Amino acid sequence: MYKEKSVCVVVPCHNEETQIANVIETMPEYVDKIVVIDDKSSDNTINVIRDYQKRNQKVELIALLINQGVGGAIAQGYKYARDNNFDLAVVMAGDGQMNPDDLPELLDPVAEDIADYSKGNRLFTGEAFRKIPKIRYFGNGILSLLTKIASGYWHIADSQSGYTVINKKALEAIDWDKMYKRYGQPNDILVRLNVENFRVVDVPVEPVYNIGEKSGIKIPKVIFTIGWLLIKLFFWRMREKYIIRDFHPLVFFYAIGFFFGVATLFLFWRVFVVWYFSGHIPSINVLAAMFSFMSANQFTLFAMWFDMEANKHLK
Ligand SMILES: Nc1nc2c(ncn2[C@@H]2O[C@H](COP(=O)(O)OP(=O)(O)OP(=O)(O)O)[C@@H](O)[C@H]2O)c(=O)[nH]1
Ligand SMILES: [Mg+2]
Repeated sequence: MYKEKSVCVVVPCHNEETQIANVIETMPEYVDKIVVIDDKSSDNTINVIRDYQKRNQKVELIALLINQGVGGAIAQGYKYARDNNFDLAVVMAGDGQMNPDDLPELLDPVAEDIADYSKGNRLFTGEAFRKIPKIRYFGNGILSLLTKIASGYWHIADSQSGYTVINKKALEAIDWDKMYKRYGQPNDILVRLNVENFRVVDVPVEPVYNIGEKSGIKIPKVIFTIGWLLIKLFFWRMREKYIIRDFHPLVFFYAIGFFFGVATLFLFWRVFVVWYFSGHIPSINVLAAMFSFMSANQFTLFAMWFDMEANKHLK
């Protein structure tokens, strides 16, 4: 129990035979349940977990028969926490990259009902740039910006951090079978929380690297898959939040901004084609292109501003 709330820690695991022992051993005393989800590991992970299960009453094993990906494993853990009536569910990866000393700060805002969901932010510390491998740092920056636009949580950064706490209300509100099953899960959950109007906060945590973990992430590939996922999630959120469940004219601003954005590309292309074939640039064509460019910016930036205002209370 932490501040009179029961705590279930969800640990997604795939081939972590060297790492998982440390995660279980260093689990703080106040944690009531440790649900380890073995995502069809091909190494000895499952036996290591079974061994702990015999000695530690708190350890529970969910052995998946088909590999689902980190998001799919977390969804199974969340369903366990929800069905067993836990007040708070934490996610800590099985590779040991989450420092248990940071957990009280992550739990506080949710336990005290200041937020419904808290997540670690590894970028606050001055050491982030030094500790996080460079390509991950920049990839994370791009995805964090896209996630702000897609999720409506403009105050949240380090979108790829998986160190999180969620409360019972949110556990019950979200359909976990629909959550994205692979590395886009932290992004997907933010969009779902926003549609349900849950409060989300960032908490500074320590970035942990080089402790023997093996990452399964291939950055260039992941940027494109998560980028595409975020585009789809953005349109889904606009429809759910501002058209179906409620209404806000910002959808028109985004739509007009998008229209002018496409028109700008076409108009500038036309200017270059005319210039190339006739050797001169008709000023009316340039004027049209510039007008379109400015309109695209104005409408898009206003739409973002309205979205920011509409979500201001969710922190
Ligand atoms: N690679 C991989 N990991 C999985 C899978 N299912 C669950 N996991 C677990 O998900 C967690 C995160 O996986 P990592 O590949 O280390 O990714 P990460 O820690 O978010 O990112 P890095 O900063 O690259 O380490 C680990 O605890 C894995 O054991 C899966 O199908 N593949
Ligand atoms: Mg890792």
